[in-house]
Formats: sequence, structure tokens, C-alpha cells
Amino acid sequence: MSVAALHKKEMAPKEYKSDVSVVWCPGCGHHGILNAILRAVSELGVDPTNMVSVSGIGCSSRTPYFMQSYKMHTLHGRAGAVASGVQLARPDQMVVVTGGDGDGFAIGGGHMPHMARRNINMTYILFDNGIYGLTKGQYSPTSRRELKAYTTPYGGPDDPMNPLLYMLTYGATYVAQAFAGKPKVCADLIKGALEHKGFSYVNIYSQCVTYNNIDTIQYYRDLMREIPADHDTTDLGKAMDLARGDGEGHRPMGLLYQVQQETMDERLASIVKLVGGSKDYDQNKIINQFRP
Ligand SMILES: Cc1ncc(C[n+]2csc(CCOP(=O)(O)OP(=O)(O)O)c2C)c(N)n1
Ligand SMILES: [Mg+2]
Repeated sequence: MSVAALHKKEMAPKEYKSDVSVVWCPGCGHHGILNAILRAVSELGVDPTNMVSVSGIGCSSRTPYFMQSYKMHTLHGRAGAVASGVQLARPDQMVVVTGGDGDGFAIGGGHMPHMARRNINMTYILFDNGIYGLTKGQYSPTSRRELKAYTTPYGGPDDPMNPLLYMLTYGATYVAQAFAGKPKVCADLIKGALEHKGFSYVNIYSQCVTYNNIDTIQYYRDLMREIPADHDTTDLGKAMDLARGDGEGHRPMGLLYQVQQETMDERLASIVKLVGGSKDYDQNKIINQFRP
């Protein structure tokens, strides 16, 4: 949502950090993503009392604890569903989900298409470390086959999913990607996502230094290619081409896609208006209209 509609604050990034100490392993990419979020909200001047951060369960899902904002630490895989409810009940708040690849695409995978197709006016930041970090290293929907994880000691039997292609397919109106080793790029993309009206999805690769020994920071440096400056971000077909990769195994970094479309809270507000406004809300009257 646009920060222009919110009360503005002048706070340094570190003032957005809560008193709770960060418990992630030294060298974990999640530190870089947290710092990028703090920088983004500081640069936008978000008042912490105008923001709700929601998460599920996982190392990455601890992020709300470390930030100054209203927060909900919910159930594994259910952050998106809870956040959708928060956003629809309080469209005046900036709603941000932070969570992992397991949380978002394994147990929570069923919620992803619906947040996107409904264009819920909120931001989803996915910390993609290709592993279940919190539970000590099981392979996830974004793990590469080469990864020998706790549950796949001989490597994985299936190919990883493509989160960008998935979110574009289901209608996300802002789709971007970066990796934790580029905090400035991450902060700029998160800023754009927070400012975007509609469902914004930011996929950020994050090295897990404890349980994923192949997706290292160097691996991500070699993997990522900046999206060319002349890329038309309103062209869905071109965004999908980028999301598929360049055929040489590289992945795009930057903003793939952004369009403006009516959001779910706007659509619901129109329906409420259609039935006479919430003041005269009479459920029986509405239901009777549709009775034969
Ligand atoms: C219903 C339920 N099933 C399983 C778990 C165990 N569990 C906790 S976190 C997690 C996966 C975390 O991985 P991810 O979301 O990728 O976050 P990361 O720790 O890698 O940041 C699992 C399986 C749980 N807490 N609740
Ligand atoms: Mg993970």
C-alpha cells in the first residue's frame, strides 16, 4: 500500500529493530534480509503502529519478533491466510508476511495462489534457503536435486519448483527477486513491494550455512543476473520468460513484473456499497434478494 496514506515517521533502520536478540546462525542470509526490511521501512518512513508483520513457523518466520510493528506469529504454513484476514479487516494497515520456502510452498502452498489471484493488498517476502532450517535440514520444494539433506542423503528425487513462475501464473501484481548478499537491491525491491497497491511477492535467496552446503553465497553470486534496464515490467509474457531463466542456469535479479489492478479490499468495498453500505447492513435482506 502507498505509504503516502499512512502517518509518516522519521526513524533510522536500527530504531525499527526490536529489543529481541536475533537468534539466527552467524552467516545466515536471513540477517541480510532483515536488515534490508529495516532499511526499506526506514527509507519509506513507515510508522510501526501502521504496520502488521505476520509469519508462520521457521527460522525466517521469527522475523516479526525482531521488528518494531504489530505482529502475529501464527501456524506453520498459515501466515498468508491469517495476513489476508488482517488486511481485509484493517485495510488501513501495511501488512507484511515473512517466511520460508517450506512455510510458503510446502505446507502453506495451498494459500499462495489465492493471495495472488485475489490481489490482496499486502507484501509477501519469502526467504528462500532451499531447506527447512528450523527443523534441522529436510529438503524443501525449492531444494535442488543435488542437495544431500537430512531426508535425502542421496540427493533429491524431484526438481525444484519455480516460485516466480508460480506467482506470475496466479496473478501476483508485483514480482521481484534478489539474494541476501545484495542488501541494497533487496531493500529497494522491498520498498517497491511495500509501496505497491496489490499483492507483491519478493523472492529472496538466502544462504543456510548450517544445513544447505551447496546453495552458498558464492553460488548465488554466480547464479544471479541483473534484469536488463530496458525490460518492460508490465509485460507478463516477458516476465515469465525471465522467470524461466536464461537457459544457462542463471536466475533473474530485480523487478520482473508490476501492474495496477483492483485489490480485494476495493472489490469488497464495492460490494458493500452495492448492498447499501455497512450502516444498513442486513444479512437477511441480502440473502432474500437471491432467493428464487
Ligand atoms: C503443522 C506443522 N508441521 C510441521 C512443523 C515443523 N516445522 C517447523 S518449521 C518447518 C519448516 C521450516 O522451513 P522454512 O519454512 O523453509 O523456514 P526456514 O527455517 O528455512 O527459514 C517445519 C517442517 C510445524 N511446526 N507445524
Ligand atoms: Mg527454508
